[in-house]
Amino acid sequence: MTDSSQVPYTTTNTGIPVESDEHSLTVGPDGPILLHDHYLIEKMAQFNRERVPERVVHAKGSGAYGTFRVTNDVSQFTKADLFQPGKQTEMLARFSTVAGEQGSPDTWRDPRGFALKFYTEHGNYDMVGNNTPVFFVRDTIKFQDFIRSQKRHPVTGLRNNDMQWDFWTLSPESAHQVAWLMGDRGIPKTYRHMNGYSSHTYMWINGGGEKFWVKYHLKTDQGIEFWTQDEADELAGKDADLHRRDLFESIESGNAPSWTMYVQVMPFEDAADYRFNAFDLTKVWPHGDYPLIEVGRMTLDRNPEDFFVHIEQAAFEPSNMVPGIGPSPDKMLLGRLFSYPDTHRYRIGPNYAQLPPNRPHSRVDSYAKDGPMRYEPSRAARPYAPNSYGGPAARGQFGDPAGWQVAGEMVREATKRHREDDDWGQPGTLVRTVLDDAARDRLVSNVSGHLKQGVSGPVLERAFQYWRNIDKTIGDRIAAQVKGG
Ligand code: HDE
Repeated sequence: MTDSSQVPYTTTNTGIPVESDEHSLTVGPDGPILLHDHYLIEKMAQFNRERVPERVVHAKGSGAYGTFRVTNDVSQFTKADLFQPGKQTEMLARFSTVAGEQGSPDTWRDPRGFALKFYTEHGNYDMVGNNTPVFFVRDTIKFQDFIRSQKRHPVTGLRNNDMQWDFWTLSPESAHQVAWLMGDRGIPKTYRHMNGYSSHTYMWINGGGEKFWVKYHLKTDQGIEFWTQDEADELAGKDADLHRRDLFESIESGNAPSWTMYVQVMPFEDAADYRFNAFDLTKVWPHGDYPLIEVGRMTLDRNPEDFFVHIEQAAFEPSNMVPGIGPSPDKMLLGRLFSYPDTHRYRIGPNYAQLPPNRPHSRVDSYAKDGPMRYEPSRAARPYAPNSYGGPAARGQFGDPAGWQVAGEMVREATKRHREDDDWGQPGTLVRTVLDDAARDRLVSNVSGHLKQGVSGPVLERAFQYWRNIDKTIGDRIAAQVKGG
């Protein structure tokens, strides 16, 4: 315990020494409180303004700082600074659940966010992924509806399994992700024991301007471990912050978790005739088609000194792509490029990029100025471009844009299907070949248990058919378990 004479004296937010943290200013010891008790007013007013809106999805999360080290030469595929041989780059990671609010249990069944921010020499690169390689929908316009079906019923304010299955069974493209979600990967043992994926296809561009399509895989060096539904249900009551505690205490005790980054690389020209639509977020690229190539290792070894400042205010955005990295025609990715900066401006203000976790480690020479909470001056000699007083000036030396040829009428149509594109094939392969018997048993039990909780007749029948479409045997087993009571 610190000797009281050693601790600093308390001040107001403006550094003025205060007389007491025990007593308000009153007329006599029992008299009325005085309005000019500036310190009391400041404490109450600050307290009433301590909350910023929680993330509309991924509200419950935890994060840590660390380092990314390149371990393999992939410069033939990308000129991106952080992926050059021998490079070491500081980074921030945040892991999260999707549907739960800030106080919800870490062990709810849900995909996990896997958001990475790399402070590169050419600005921040954010790879904002999940712990699954696919997603529920493939067009941005359905994302908002999907999320609402997973959250709380507008009348009861309760989560509602009938809403979830109503949406999923009316959106067959969700089958692959739902098969992942309802299996063992749906409840990771800790954030350290799960993989991360870009899910989307991105573009890499090398120094010669050649383009490639890539998918990222972050394989946990701790191994994959999970909780069963029963274990997770019990833990949700015992320790709602289990994953947050585990990440913080592991790093605190020097047990720094790490992940090995791999990419699948598809030659630019392959996409046109590939057996799957290479940009369909509900599909994986079988590793036999495009094997994993090691890139480097990320190690998280530094806890944030203040959770709110560094984690609650962290602003990840897939639109933060540095030279050598670009988007792809994936409709979901293109939608996200707008959504994340928009949500940050709303949630933490237009100058969010100046906050400690979001501030680049490289120089900033933009023409942004003013706006609430701005505190770093613009370095531009004049507040407009072009100017003849020292710039900054865009020189195009990094070979933007990372684009591709497009042509066609403006339409609202489904993504073009390639020869093996259907909604049931890949989830069927997952269930039949990736899962072993024990994992299939747990999947049947998880789905049956979920369907028994309030899913209505018509939706229930559609759910049985949904699973039979994935795999007839699994679908029949689920129906039998639900009907068998
Ligand atoms: Fe997100 N997502 N998302 N998402 N997402 C957000 O941005 C969005 C999607 C992911 O730890 C929001 O800062 C749209 C896929 C993570 O701070 C929001 C679409 C993947 C995080 C948003 C998607 C993700 C978010 C809410 C459909 C994996 C937490 C708060 C096109 C590849 C990042 C925020 C953190 C957060 C929009 C779908 C991952 C609303 C429009 C697919 C890890 O902007």
